Amino acid sequence: MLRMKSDKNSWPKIPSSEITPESLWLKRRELIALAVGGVVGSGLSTAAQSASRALVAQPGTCSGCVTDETPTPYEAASQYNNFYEFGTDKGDPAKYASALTTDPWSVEVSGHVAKPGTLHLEDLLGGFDLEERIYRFRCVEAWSMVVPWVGFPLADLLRRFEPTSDAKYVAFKTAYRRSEMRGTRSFTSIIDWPYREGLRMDEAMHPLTLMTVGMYGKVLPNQSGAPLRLIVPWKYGFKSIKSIVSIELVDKQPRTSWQELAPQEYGFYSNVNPEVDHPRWSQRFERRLPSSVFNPNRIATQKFNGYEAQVAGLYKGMDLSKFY
Ligand SMILES: Nc1nc2c(c(=O)[nH]1)N[C@H]1C(S)=C(S)[C@@H](COP(=O)(O)O)O[C@H]1N2
Ligand SMILES: [Mo]
Repeated sequence: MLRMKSDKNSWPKIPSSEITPESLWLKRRELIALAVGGVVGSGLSTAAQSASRALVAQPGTCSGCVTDETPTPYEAASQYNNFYEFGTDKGDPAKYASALTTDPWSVEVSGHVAKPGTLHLEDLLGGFDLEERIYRFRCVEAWSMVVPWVGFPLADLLRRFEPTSDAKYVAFKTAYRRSEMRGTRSFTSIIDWPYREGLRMDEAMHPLTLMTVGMYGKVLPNQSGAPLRLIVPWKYGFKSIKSIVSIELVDKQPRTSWQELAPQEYGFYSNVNPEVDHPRWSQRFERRLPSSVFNPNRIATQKFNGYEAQVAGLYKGMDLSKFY
């Protein structure tokens, strides 16, 4: 059922028996109809149009990136979240993120690119083959989940905007809407909004790095970062910035929200690494959700979250306790 699809023309890639009314695939079809009708297509920049047309996941670029572990129940993955824009309690995002308007949605791609432009998500969803991959996903707070994300390599998106040789890093920003995001209005809010994350260029271009638009065969629920969030399977959860509106290619290492908050605790790289403890806790074990007091479901954490063979080469010669 949930397997890696690498055959680029086999859409739809999930058996029709599993397509639910709210499925991404149905939505995609509606969007194509709209685009053909000229509603979505009007007023787009040429860059965005060509960008959306060629967003096709590269077949066979990612061997061994799919886990055969049992997916975490959907309920656990969608009710226990971190999305501080909607509050700091793990239950807050599921309660309050529905206030976020995710349609229409556009993402600005700027900085060191030959063709800067705005990507309209409607076009994006209509223009590429979706893949479903099961990634393990970890949070820095030491819980983990196995989630069948639906998405496409970030590299496919970036290439369409033609990064120049000055592009050394990618800086991401989340939407910042005080009227819709109650957590940003709170006096106890600790983040300097908008939420920001960053990757080194080679990390961003790695085929495992995913722009995610869905999970479990459905459009992302708002609490999970709709309509577009990042997944970097070998890094801690906080790197996976949600509800992205800006992608900027830059020449200097960008500051990230968690680094700004506590630089001695959260580094730029944030690779899952059982050998390097967080200053306040060991990172050798994780709680695999669902987990409870009686059944903590504690398992050993793997280096690079089990993707060492695919990504260790990116960090050759680097002291990972220094570049944490
Ligand atoms: N915009 C935004 N993105 C965010 C966060 C946030 O507060 N705001 N929290 C991060 C953290 S700390 C974690 S652990 C993951 C949680 O993702 P999940 O809710 O899908 O498990 O989202 C990350 N992305
Ligand atoms: Mo986190």
